[in-house]
Amino acid sequence: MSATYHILTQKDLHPAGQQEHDFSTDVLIGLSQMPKQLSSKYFYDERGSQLFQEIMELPEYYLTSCEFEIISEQKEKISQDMAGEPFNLIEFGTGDGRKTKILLKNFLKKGFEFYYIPIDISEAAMKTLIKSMNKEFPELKTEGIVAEYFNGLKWLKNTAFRKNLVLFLGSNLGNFDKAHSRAFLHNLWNILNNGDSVVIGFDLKKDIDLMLKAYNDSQGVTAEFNLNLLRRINRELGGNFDLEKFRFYAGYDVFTGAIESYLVSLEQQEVFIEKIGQSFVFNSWEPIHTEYSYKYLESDIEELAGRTGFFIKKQLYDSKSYFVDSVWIVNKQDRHV
Ligand code: AVI
Repeated sequence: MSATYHILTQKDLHPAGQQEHDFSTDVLIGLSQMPKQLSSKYFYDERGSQLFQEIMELPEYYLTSCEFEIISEQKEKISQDMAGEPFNLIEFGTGDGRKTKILLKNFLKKGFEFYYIPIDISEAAMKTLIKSMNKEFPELKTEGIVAEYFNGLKWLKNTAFRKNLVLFLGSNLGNFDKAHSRAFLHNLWNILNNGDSVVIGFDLKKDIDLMLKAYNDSQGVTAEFNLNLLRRINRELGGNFDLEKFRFYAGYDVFTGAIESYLVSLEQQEVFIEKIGQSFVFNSWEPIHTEYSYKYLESDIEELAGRTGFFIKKQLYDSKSYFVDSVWIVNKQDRHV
């Protein structure tokens, strides 16, 4: 059995005792703001990770099937450049790893020597992944990290002495706003070596109704996925949110190019959160912003790569051109960003 994982703690990242925000601090800050907000990074407790699995199976959520098609049919285009020296296969936001397993199988078949380093915020998802890796690929050297993406990056600084292939699939980058996606990619560029590759999944801008349907699914799984965040606050922070008094709403902002998700208070109400020791007042129809899911044009992708020190090597599309896995190369020779 060669797959293991470890949970990144504050001590791993801040030995000097400098602390980052935890769940209760983020909830306090988010619910004290106008407009109120909660970060989608907290969606992924055990139930949230399960619900996300269900979302990926929904007929309306085209993102997963499109990317699955890309990886299945164009895996050679990703494998091509990895022959030769040993490398790290680093993956941000692995989930159940269904798409990654196609690549892993192909790499192993080709006899590549590599270490697989999945990084995921959900311990539940990581546990399941490690178990299935041990079962399906017992020969694979896997070291999972349970961490938020930015913290995962800090930790990766120690491993960048090898050649690296970084996967950021599933439109995960789309959950960052513009400033955070640039900062993340720039930090990634900083720790990688010249010539390393990154594969990023982007959901392309398309018919607005089609994009909206992927989030307003007919079975209400996405609504449940968002409401589960209130349930998590109730359980972990001693909140008394009544889930019946909130509804999910997702709309597309044509200016920013993002599906924006909200939980809207259906009446004037006060919610007490024990661990924070404070009540929060909600007006009727007051929204809590929960998630950005950015959609991209080709030109947005080109601009993002250029600004963060990468050049685009290949664009791998599905047959409907709804989604693209964009293969980027770290360019440190003639760029100073
Ligand atoms: C993980 N992420 C890319 C998903 C998305 O599409 O933004 C999360 C999600 N939210 C609602 N449905 C799926």
